[in-house]
Amino acid sequence: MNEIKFIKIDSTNEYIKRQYKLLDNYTFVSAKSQSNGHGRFNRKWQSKPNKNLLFSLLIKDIKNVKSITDYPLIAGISVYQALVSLNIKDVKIKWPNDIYVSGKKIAGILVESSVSENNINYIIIGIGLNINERKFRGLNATSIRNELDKKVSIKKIKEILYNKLLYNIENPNYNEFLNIFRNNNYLINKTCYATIRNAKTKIKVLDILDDFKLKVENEFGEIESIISDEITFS
Ligand code: BT5
Repeated sequence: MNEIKFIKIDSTNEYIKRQYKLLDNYTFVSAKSQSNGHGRFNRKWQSKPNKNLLFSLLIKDIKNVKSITDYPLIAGISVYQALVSLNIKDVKIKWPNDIYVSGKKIAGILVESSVSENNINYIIIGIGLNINERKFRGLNATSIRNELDKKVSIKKIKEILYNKLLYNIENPNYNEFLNIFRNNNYLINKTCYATIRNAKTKIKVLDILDDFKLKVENEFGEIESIISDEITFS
């Protein structure tokens, strides 16, 4: 693993955005704490120092993945597989980028990319995975420690997750990914509020389609398929 480790940094995603020109494909940047860890729309990612896994993986070269919009989903699948391999039960993927265990969020994924014509500057897969933190004030969250009821090695989980991510990126098995999504979809058959293309609306989630779009029924009874960039759940 080509890893750059920080004790403290503003954000591992932001570090890569500043430095990507000097970094190799698959550089892995981790931090024990972040002063400005964030999710989508600048929402804060909270993590007590030294307790959790905070990292970003830089991708500069797309080989077998079909579309850039697949990366959040592949990252979610990889976190799912890593948690299942640790024997954690009731792991669900909240499309497109959150992982829940028994109804509580255990990991968040932030994929950011910069692509110009015929050229990929960067794709950054940023992941925050709660490992040894126990109490999350004001958040509906859990951690591996809470789920397994024992302290776990962050280094070991980092290695498991890194290997899953790289394997899935290099050898994407779309049929397997779809099966995992369909069988472990946190939102399936739920009615929820979402903002789709800037309009807040009530939807029912029906399925994940073969091209990874989310199939929903909107409040007018119409069926829509949406990509991850177009939606946020509230
Ligand atoms: C995410 O955003 O869930 C993606 C978070 C990605 C964080 C990683 S850490 C390494 C890398 N560097 C960064 O700066 N970011 C990435 P979103 O779907 O927008 O959800 C954010 C929401 O999750 C917050 O508004 C809180 O409600 C909730 N949240 C914050 N910290 C949490 C935690 N530790 N566990 C569970 N939920 C949390």
